[in-house]
Amino acid sequence: MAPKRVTSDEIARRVDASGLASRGVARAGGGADLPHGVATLALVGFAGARGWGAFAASPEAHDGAPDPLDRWSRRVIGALADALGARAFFPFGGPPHWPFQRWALAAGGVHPSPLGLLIDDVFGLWHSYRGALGFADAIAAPAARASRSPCEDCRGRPCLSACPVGAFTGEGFDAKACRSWLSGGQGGDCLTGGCLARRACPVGAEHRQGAEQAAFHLRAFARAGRGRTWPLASARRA
Ligand code: B12
Ligand code: SF4
Ligand code: SF4
Repeated sequence: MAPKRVTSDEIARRVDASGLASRGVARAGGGADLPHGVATLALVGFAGARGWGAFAASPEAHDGAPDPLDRWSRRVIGALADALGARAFFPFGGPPHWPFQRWALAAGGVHPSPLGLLIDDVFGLWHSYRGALGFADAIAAPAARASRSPCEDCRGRPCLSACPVGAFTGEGFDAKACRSWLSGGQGGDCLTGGCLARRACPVGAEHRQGAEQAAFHLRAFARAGRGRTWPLASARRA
């Protein structure tokens, strides 16, 4: 007997039950450079408060071992992939990195912002990706809701002037300046409430991270990396 074909409803139902958020579907031929053999790619992540609670209640969040969020993502999204007959892909673990932001742009519903993060007209800058489920079959799914970039009509672009060390230069993100501030004893506001540049954005303000989540991400960011300046995609292409 032929294996049962998975439907987009079943994918959404299982993702929902895992505590994560469905973050759109990219298709081969739809402008996304999908991995070889993948015809449909369902993105999975955090959106507003959704996702963080499931992680915070997990054993990984409390076991004291390194990289708890990445280990949790591998376990939960790996199990989803097994149950649905998909391959799991993750945004971490590189380089090389899977191009999650390009996949997300191809899936639709999000737009580039001057900070380098993608913006969602509902969740603003408060969403991210924890993994993706790759299917060999073309699976029918509703198209992403059409939306316009909130940045197009944004007066004054407050996100670009809110960082105390000017880490967002318009041409790139100065990760070294940000990390020095966070680890130098002065970055308290960012470490306890989250990145001031992200918080300056008025879109989706009600979906901002809580103190625990903001502190987790920024402490992880301050600890990791080599402190280089990363070019924006637009600068990289120029
Ligand atoms: C390397 C990396 C970084 C580097 C450099 C970013 C860069 N310029 O490329 C550093 C360490 C600086 C960084 C920082 C952050 N990052 Co980062 N990062 C990545 C990672 C792992 C790879 C990016 C990449 O090279 N991809 C490969 C290319 C081929 O893929 P791409 O889709 O075409 O690449 C896009 C990005 O490079 C992007 N880009 C360009 N300039 C910038 C600048 C910034 C600050 C960001 C975030 C993205 C970005 O534009 C490209 C085209 O769309 C991605 C995950 C992933 N696998 O994509 C996360 C990712 C881009 N980061 C993300 C986030 C949230 C952050 C942070 C806000 C930290 C955090 N965890 O909360 C910070 C910013 C620090 C702060 N003060 O808040 C999210 C963005 C979600 C979104 N809404 O768009 C991603 C997708 C991870 C995720 N799990 O969701 N990041
Ligand atoms: S503050 Fe304005 S320009 Fe900056 S990310 Fe938000 S909507 Fe876009
Ligand atoms: S965390 Fe603070 S220092 Fe780093 S980019 Fe955001 S506002 Fe700037």
